[in-house]
Amino acid sequence: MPLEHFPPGLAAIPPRPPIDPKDHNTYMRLALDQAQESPPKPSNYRVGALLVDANTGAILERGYTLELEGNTHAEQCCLSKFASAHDLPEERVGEVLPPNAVIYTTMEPCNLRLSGNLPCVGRIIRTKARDGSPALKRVYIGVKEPEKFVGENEGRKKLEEHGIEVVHVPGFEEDILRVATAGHEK
Ligand code: HJL
Ligand code: ZN
Repeated sequence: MPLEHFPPGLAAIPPRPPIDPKDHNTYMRLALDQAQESPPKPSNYRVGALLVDANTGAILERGYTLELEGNTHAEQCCLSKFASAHDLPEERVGEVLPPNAVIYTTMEPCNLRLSGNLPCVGRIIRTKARDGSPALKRVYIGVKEPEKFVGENEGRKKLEEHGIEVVHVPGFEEDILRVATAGHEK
């Protein structure tokens, strides 16, 4: 329909341009925007995450540390919110993810949590498609977790052992760590 035929209010809303699924920097930048929404907390990091359909480029869900009630992590919030939107508990989110779902997170997913909660690596690994294969094929990370709370984080290694590819998106390290550690004692 030519633009002039739209009712006045509608024509003013530009269509959101799709993101090229290969444009990893844009997704990482958006994940960092999410991290900035997170309230500073001295005992963890402010992380942001995005769940993306790597076939279409569509952003399926966003999340950040402490977004959902309780002591929640960014990756956990993404999975849990997408599951809730489909009336499912987080552990069944894989049943409703598209075939090529990936996650972008500003920090390597955790493999151990000081609080004892289920680490995000475990949440990602248990996310299975209906045929039992991993529903999340790839995890894009902005930085490795610093060794401040749990020593060396084996998150990347554990994901790879379970057939999930981990890809570092370089160039955001300084900004990611500045945001992640805001509110920490120097
Ligand atoms: C990642 C997050 C987040 C962390 N890592 N990938 N996403 N907060 O949203 C990792 C850090 C843990 C501490 C404290 N942070 O969060 O190691 O209290 O936050 O369970 O081990 O554990 P709790
Ligand atoms: Zn985590």
